[in-house]
Amino acid sequence: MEGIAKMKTKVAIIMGSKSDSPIMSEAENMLKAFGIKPEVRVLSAHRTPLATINYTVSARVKGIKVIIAGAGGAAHLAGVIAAHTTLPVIGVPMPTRYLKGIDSLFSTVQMPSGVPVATMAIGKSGAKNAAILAVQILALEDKKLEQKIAQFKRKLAASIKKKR
Ligand code: RP5
Repeated sequence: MEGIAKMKTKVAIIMGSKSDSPIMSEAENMLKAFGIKPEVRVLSAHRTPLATINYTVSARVKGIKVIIAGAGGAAHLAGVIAAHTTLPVIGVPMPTRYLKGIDSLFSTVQMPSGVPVATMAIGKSGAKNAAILAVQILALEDKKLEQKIAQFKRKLAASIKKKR
């Protein structure tokens, strides 16, 4: 069986700042739980706009299938990435000090018609769900991943039953 280290990377995780790492590592860990090692980059729509675009336009030819983008505040990262690729883009709004992530959520979710960003919840739940959604997208063409997602759902249901 192909080891996780040798697997071709199909998911990219981009974050606007290193300070987003404690949240976005949840997405990375969830992907790894499904046997997917993501490519992780810190790229900013505002601070490193050209590097962000360069990375995005080369992602598809490298074999990336889904991009997860997390940013906070005036969070344009996921939208800018979505503007430059035909790959599905999943946005994760970061919690913020003053507006508690509402700013990040609105900036990420309120995309104009024609440029979708699949926006998750604010924070760690959103980061985890971004990874699960990425796995579900990949599972459309991957029987083993489909089985892993089905097993994940069964475990989730069992854990809820235990709590009752
Ligand atoms: C955004 O600004 C980043 O995504 C981060 O959430 C926020 C704050 O960044 P730092 O000032 O901590 O680098 O671009």
